[in-house]
Amino acid sequence: MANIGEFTLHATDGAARTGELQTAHGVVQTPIFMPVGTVGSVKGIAPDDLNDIGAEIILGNTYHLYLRPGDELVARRGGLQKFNSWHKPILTDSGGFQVFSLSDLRKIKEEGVTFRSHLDGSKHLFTPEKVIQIQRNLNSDIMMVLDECVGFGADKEYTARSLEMTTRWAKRCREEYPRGTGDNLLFAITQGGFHKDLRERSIAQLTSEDFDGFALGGLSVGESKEKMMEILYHSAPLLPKDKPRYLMGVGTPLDIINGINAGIDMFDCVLPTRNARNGTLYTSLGKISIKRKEYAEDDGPLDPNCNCYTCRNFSRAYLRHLYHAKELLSFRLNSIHNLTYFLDTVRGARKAIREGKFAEYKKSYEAIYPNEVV
Ligand code: PRF
Ligand code: ZN
Repeated sequence: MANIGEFTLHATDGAARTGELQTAHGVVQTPIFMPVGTVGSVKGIAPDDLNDIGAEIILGNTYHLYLRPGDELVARRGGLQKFNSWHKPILTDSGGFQVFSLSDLRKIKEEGVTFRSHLDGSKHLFTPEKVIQIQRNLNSDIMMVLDECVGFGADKEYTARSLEMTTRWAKRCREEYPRGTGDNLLFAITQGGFHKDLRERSIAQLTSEDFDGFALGGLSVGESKEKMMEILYHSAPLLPKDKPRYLMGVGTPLDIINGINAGIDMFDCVLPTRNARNGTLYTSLGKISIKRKEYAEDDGPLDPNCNCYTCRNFSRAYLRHLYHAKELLSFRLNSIHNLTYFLDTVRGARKAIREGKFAEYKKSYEAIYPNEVV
């Protein structure tokens, strides 16, 4: 078995790569999509379903689990995997992003960020050290450093000052958890907004430190696709080749294909599960809204090219009925399908990279989502 943290590349095709990352709870094949399990559960489905669809790693949120049920309670249960019975790897986001998007009255200082809970208004302080302690209590396989994700509107001067602080915070996270302390990996998060020179500065600062992987943060925060692609394609090649690269909170199937094309290895997004719950389903023929009348008596499978439990067993007519009847099974069946679609997308990418056919594979996705091509 490889050492924990070892990242091995198996094949490349242009900038696209396929490989594997060893964690304390097993190996993750890359490129990978990570279903989001904010509070320790991927909404609507059980670990059995995740295993059936071939999920290899899920994401949890430090912010949510710290507030409820509390990271110390989870630690007393033996960590998140013992608590939620998902026995494969878990990556936890640091709370940086969630504090900025969910909580009230947040104040950012050098020390850390103070905020009020979105649950009960109670006041809290996240420091770089604190978010490491929380993620250690959760026994996360891949911990993320505390960062500030600057919004799309931030000016250059603010973004520059912020990225310097994010670098200092990352170093404090590393000092709180020196290499060799335990089996938890630690990834840094690069920022820099929509300025190429600031992106370069952030990447240079963070990649000179000793982290197990590097993320691109601060993208998909309200900017145009063109802007996102410009920064993605500029930044991804600047990240070390021999470490996993993670594009945080991205994205649509075509965004993921572009990410892989730029050399990214890991992705997470709420899109497949959130859209499943509002009836928007991804298929090999494009995105459909299962609530529409045209599916009322459609006896065909949701996606004729999908082999998931939902597509093997249920008709579009039945899925439409479940949606309109507000049946809980609708959430489960739709989530199983959408997550299978996202996982099939990355599995297909790995195969295409191994065969040297990634450019063709990318074209096939551009044909499915012509309106998203930039
Ligand atoms: N930072 C962190 N988590 C994130 C982001 C970020 O910039 C994003 C941006 N798309 C999603 N999740 N810590
Ligand atoms: Zn399916």
